[in-house]
Amino acid sequence: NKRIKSLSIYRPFIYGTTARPFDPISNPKPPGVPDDHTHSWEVFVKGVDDTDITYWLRRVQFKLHESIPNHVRVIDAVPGKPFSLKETGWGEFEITIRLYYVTESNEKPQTLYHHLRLHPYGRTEEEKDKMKKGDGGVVKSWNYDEQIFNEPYESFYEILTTG
Ligand code: SLL
Repeated sequence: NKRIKSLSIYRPFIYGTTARPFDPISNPKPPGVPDDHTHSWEVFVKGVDDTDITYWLRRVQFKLHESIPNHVRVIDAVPGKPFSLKETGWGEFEITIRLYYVTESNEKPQTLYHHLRLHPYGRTEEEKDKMKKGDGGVVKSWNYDEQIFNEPYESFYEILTTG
């Protein structure tokens, strides 16, 4: 099993957060959620248009704010499903996202940082009003990225190209 010299192959993916304010109609607060929590939110790593990425990514670790119970969360691959974590809260903070590749890749884990956005900064009151009416005030902070594999092992190249 050799590395293929002078070859790079990349796979696109999306990571980020989607947040939604609690609202009696559009997003009611589930029982047991603390009074001071204002939003439900989700952090994820997934394929573009929800294409499968589990043939190259086997695990994602999300490190949340230390004040949150169990703040280090591990999500293992479910084929065809995004790596996703749902939470509720009141504040914004930086999430550390650690990517673990399939073992055939022989790649070390890599770290990404993402700021959880709950509020639509930089919008006019009119725009914010429109957002609330339109889709319940959802705030998406999504990033497109490309995972580059340099000089992949032959067996991994096989997986990537037939994946
Ligand atoms: C700060 N950026 O400067 C803030 C921290 C922490 C947010 C925000 C709690 C959720 C939970 C929550 O939303 N924390 O306790 O489950 O301090």
